[in-house]
Amino acid sequence: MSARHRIAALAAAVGLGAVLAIAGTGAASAHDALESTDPASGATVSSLSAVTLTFSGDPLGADGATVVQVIGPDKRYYETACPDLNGPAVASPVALGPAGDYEVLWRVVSSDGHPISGSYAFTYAPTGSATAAAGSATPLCGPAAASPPTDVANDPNMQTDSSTLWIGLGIGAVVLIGVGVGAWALARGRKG
Ligand SMILES: [Cu+2]
Repeated sequence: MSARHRIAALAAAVGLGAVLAIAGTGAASAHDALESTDPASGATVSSLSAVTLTFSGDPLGADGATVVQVIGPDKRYYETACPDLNGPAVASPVALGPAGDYEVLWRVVSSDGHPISGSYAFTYAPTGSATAAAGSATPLCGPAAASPPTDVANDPNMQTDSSTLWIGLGIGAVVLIGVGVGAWALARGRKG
């Protein structure tokens, strides 16, 4: 087998690996994506009665699957009821407390059945004599253990779990190496 054949075999292996990697990426992107939030990420509001998240698909409304937690600068929880799922929109009523930065932690079950979650922050700057709500030491809905995923905080575009992508890329890489080594061994064997 000539060097040219060996290069061709290697090119085929690279192509196959790329196809598998892209297939993995495709599976990950089948999740619903968070399209918009109200208030928007990084926005400053002077009053707020609800946090609304709108997704690219309709999340599944299984029991306890939908969680929205609104955490104040004092680390207390300011959602006042469990979130309401209405088509692609998930809304949670809130009564905000002290002025400052609030973090919204959310989790829904994507329409493809996979749980997705994320967080983002907004700022509360009440005007006049707004009454600060007392909030709650524990979330009204969902697990108290839900801790902020700090690496994706403040970025609504980073809400999908990337494990499927990495698994796809990993499989692609392993197959690529395997096929490459096989092609090389075959080429060597034929030569000998
Ligand atoms: Cu999915």
